[in-house]
Amino acid sequence: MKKSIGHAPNRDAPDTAEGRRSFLKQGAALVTGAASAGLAQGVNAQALAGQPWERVYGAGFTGYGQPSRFEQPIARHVGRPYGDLAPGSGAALAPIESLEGIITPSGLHNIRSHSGTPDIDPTQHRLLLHGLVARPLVFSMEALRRYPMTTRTHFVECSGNSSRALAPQPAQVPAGAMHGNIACSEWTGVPLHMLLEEAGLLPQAKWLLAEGADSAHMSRSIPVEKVLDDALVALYQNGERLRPEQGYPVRLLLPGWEGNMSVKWLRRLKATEGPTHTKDETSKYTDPLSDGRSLQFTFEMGVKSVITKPSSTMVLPRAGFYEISGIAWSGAGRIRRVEVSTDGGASWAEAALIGEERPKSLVRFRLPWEWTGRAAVLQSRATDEKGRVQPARKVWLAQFAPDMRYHNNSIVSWAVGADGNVKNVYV
Ligand SMILES: Nc1nc2c(c(=O)[nH]1)N[C@H]1C(S)=C(S)[C@@H](COP(=O)(O)O)O[C@H]1N2
Ligand SMILES: [Mo]
Repeated sequence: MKKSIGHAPNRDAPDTAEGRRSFLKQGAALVTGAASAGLAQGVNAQALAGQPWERVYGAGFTGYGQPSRFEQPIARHVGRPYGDLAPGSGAALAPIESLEGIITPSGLHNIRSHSGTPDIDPTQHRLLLHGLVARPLVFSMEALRRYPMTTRTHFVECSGNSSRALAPQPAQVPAGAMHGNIACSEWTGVPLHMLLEEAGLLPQAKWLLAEGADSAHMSRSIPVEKVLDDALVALYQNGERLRPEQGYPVRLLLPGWEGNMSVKWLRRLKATEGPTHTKDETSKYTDPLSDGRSLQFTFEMGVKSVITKPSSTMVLPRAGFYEISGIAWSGAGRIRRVEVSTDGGASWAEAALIGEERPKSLVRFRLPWEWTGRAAVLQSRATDEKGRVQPARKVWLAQFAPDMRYHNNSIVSWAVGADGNVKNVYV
């Protein structure tokens, strides 16, 4: 018989607020009451005694705040494949296992850079718009900041995210060290179509070349339809100016598309008839298939999810109540459903979603879970509004050549041992 956590997947319940409430009640009922879960302690005299910091005057104000010193070990997982030769080439992954909600704090946003973070003086930096336009234009940063802006929440995911989960043996590292080449911010900037209208895009212009001002001169070709749809010239991230690592003073943001195309430190946009076939879209960012052919221009990121709590390298101290929590996203639009399994995919239950109204954004999913103390395999499976379902690992692997390193959106499995140790496993 199939073991079910909670109830059978109920596809109708979460579609209305009322349905969602009763659904959550069903979920909470699983937990046999918070008291019996034993998470809080009974009150005794010691609890009322007070702590030393209650009796001394607190610290003074600071100009720019930092996390509590007790939280400072939480940091990006820095990967430097070339060591000291090129300390800014590679990636620093977001510690998704330590984060909650939807927004990645700017200081923990993943960084993927090919030749370090340039030290750009915004008064000297310019954005050039030329090629197949009626009026070539140059924008100073001051001018750009005076255009009408828009604000949207979107993820940026490197297409190489989760490539470490393609290693022959499952790595026993925190979730973020494998799946943290993603972050989600509130971005504010100028819709790119507005700048193109001012320059007067010519009818024969079908692509835009975007080029960065770093020494790698990251260059990608972008179809004009995407530019007219939702491309943003981003100036602000989570309320403040972009961080240098994220492309200060200006980056391109192509919501839902592979992170590589969101060119940071944007210096040039050139309208062209066809794709430019730059080094970054020929030698890299093409996808080798199992039949020997390759896919080029696989822009959209797939539907995907990862359980962040509990996850690889964590330890569950004792049997009892745990909330399974994680992130889900899709480059195609909104997340419609996330299902969670605790028995390696034999049965699934639908998780509650937070933020599912936002397209191309991280969504938080949560499901209450009573761990009996027996071995369990935790998985999550996301479905987006286009009906695309996150594939099983074996199904994903079968499509591609062994050296494929991009767009791994397959289901992630965490095994909980009877001793409470959580391990990365391939199922
Ligand atoms: N100019 C420039 N833009 C760039 C890159 C770069 O190295 N140089 N890296 C790209 C890659 S591969 C990714 S995944 C995203 C990462 O954006 P982030 O560092 O803000 O997460 O930026 C893209 N834009
Ligand atoms: Mo990337």
